[in-house]
Amino acid sequence: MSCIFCLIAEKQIPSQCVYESDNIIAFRDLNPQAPVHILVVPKMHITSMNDINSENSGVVAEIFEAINKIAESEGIKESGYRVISNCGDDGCQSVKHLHFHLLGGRKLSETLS
Ligand code: DGP
Repeated sequence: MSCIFCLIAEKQIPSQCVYESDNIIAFRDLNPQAPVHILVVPKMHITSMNDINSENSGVVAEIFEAINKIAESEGIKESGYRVISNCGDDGCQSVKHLHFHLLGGRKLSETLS
């Protein structure tokens, strides 16, 4: 069975999409932790940061270019924001499809733990 973010990328599950390209989709998190909380996701299934390699790292570069554009369109580029990717059990990764949380729209906590 496909993973939930593969199903969102395939439009089999609806999402509040804020950006899309051939290789990437970005949509609002179901359980937002900040006024702006967007998940930026490769359409291809990559399980986690542990699975980034020379064959698929191009999409990661595209993701960071997209984050730059989304931060601008969400109005948080100048005020600042945070990008997080949880990896594995200790990193509390609940969805096993690589994704980057883009958080902003308020002063974020100084602690990262
Ligand atoms: P993580 O813990 O880093 O694996 O974060 C997974 C995030 O995915 C979590 O903040 C909630 C979000 N999420 C899970 N399922 C869905 C969904 O079906 N739709 C949307 N928009 N977000 C989801």
